[in-house]
Amino acid sequence: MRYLLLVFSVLLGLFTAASADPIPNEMVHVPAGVFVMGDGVAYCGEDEHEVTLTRDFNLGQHEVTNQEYLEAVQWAYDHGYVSEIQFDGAGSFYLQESPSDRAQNAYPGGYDPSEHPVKKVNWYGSVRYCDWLSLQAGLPRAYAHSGDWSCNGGDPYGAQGYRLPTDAEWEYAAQWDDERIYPWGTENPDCSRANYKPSDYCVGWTSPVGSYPDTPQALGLSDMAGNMFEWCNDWRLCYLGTSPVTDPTGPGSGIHRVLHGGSWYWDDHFLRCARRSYEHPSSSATAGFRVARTVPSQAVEQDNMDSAQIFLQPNTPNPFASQTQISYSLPSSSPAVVNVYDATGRMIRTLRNTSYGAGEHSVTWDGQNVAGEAVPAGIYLYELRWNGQSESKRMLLVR
Ligand SMILES: [Ca+2]
Ligand SMILES: [Ca+2]
Repeated sequence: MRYLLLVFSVLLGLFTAASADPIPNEMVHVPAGVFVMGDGVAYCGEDEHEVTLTRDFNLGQHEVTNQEYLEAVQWAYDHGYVSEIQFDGAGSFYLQESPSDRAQNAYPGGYDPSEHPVKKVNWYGSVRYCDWLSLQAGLPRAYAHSGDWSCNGGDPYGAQGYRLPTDAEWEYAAQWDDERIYPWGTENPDCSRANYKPSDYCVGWTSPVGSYPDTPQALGLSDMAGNMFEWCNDWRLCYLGTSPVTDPTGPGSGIHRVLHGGSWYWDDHFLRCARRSYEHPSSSATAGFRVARTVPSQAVEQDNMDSAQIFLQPNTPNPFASQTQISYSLPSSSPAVVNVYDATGRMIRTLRNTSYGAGEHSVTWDGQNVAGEAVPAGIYLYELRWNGQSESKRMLLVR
């Protein structure tokens, strides 16, 4: 574990310094729209009412992982936003993760928490993470760190930085375009669709994020049902009424914050898109989270940065055994470089170093180094460089 921390300190030094607009979390674009919140059945989700969301937003493709949280808290410590990091157990850098008999029983072949969702993080820890992402990206942090920690003065949709999704945004993204009961549709839950607890556990612990993609005809999110409960921005109110609302923010104050999506530890009722649960914001009993961010308006985008941005897509498939495809887009025909690095930061292969023009491109990596030798299983990084900008992502090679 100590080794991992050192490795990622090195990598952060290598990659974030040159990055134009780092987005540490893979995110999915969710277009603005109108939907029926509530499904007439779900506890605290009975009240069906029309909700209009007027702004596009990006939503984390997956729940925030232990590794992502670890990297963020390390960054916050290195930059003076956190003065002390206390870890639970000598030598462990994962947040209340190890050792756990339950985890070891669920993964007898060995349990690696890095790709599992962060858990037992309270609401304040979740919004701090959002603020660290904002600060890394040079954006104003969304949350007030006093009082009730309001998001952008009570207007979360207007926040420039990263934040938790609102109650309405979360449900909208989960049920997407057809008022479906579950993120995958109307079929009853089973252990192939979500990690939850029927009569007995499906897994008995969390799964690596992305193990349960919300398919078919969904937005490309994963684990919206099950794995970990997810904090939302809103104070919780059980009965939301039946009147149409636009960009709802929930009550102005309260005792509990909204949770959505069920978990590996709870039964199928919690998997409904409209099911709304709750917890005290200081409680770290049950929840993880994913991040959201309102898509900046064109005007704000141009104010903030040169609009000529590169974009690096998550590689597919990931994890991969034989080969994986890396896609990216370029604003102009200036030459671009795509490099692959191993976990120590050593460059092992240049996949592309040429001009292919503006627009979408892709390149395949066959898991071989520059000498044509198959490299060992593990985490690798791929980096796109173009005109002084760079962007990098991780990929997992399995053999
Ligand atoms: Ca609905
Ligand atoms: Ca979840």
